[in-house]
Amino acid sequence: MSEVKPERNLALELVRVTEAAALAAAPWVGRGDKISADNAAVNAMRFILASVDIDGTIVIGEGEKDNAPWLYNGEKVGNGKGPKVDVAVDPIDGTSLTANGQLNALSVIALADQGSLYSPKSVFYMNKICVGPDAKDAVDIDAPVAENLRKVAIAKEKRISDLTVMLLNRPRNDEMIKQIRLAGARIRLIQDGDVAGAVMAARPNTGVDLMMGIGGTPEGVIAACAMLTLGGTLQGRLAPQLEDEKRNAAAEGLDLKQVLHTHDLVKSQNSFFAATGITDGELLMGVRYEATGATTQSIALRSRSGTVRIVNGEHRPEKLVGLLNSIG
Ligand code: VTB
Repeated sequence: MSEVKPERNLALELVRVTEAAALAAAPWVGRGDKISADNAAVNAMRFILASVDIDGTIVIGEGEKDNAPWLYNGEKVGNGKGPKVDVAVDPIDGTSLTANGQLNALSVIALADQGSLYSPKSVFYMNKICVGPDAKDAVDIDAPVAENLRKVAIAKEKRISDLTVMLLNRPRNDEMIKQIRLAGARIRLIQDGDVAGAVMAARPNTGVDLMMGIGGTPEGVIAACAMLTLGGTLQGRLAPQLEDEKRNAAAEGLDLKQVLHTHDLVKSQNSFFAATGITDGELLMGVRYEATGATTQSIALRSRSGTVRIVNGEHRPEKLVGLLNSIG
């Protein structure tokens, strides 16, 4: 009998990484200082990531855009002992949500085999459409909004008027918002955080049927990693909004017409994804403090097995102090 060796589930180790980032960011919730919140999350993420058994390279990081000192694109992460992987991080998806104490800020990380994650280069914005497994064959980013909604409604055995579409509340999405309203579907506008939005669209019982509109390209790649496990789909197309983005896209030879399917954003069957709530949200509870310490809630996804785990953590006060001291 041939022996099938169980493979490691790196997502469970990644939960420790996003938990640490969320715990470090949590003291900044509502304090109006998104830079300090982000710095704390970045430092904590980097600190714990150093102990994970991977030979990782950040391909989606804090980016040149923010002039980030750590977790920048190209940085080597992990202890170098495990598999070679591409790493995508967003220590806080929703820094403004965190600073304002609003719903759905989370810390997130995704891994996939080396060379498999799409590099958005300098194009920061992407048009996206994302749905769960029940409607994955119903969407086409090239189709008119009304047609996508009609097909998703059929796939989900609902009326169009029963659908809720989540979008970032930005002027760049106004035309799409108009089209969705004309088609008769309901809308949930979010201020930030479309990784959480995409995962909600692909998870059952969240009240969100689709996520659409123009958001960040890095967030699109990270969400695509989650889709591999959740069985949903995310289609995207680069949508540069800024003049220098448009110039750079041309200089970098990026194809702005190409439809990027989930398998173009993650060219691998092997991805891991973990996220921890910073503020409360529909997807995950945020960091809460009790006399006995802090609690966290995380989601861990592994594509090979399709396993979705919700992980509740209880963290003792002295451990918390230790973490916060270690990251300075
Ligand atoms: C997008 C979205 C993110 O920031 O990147 C957005 O994908 C930035 O859009 O989830 P603006 O430049 O219009 O603010 C988030 O909402 C949060 O990082």
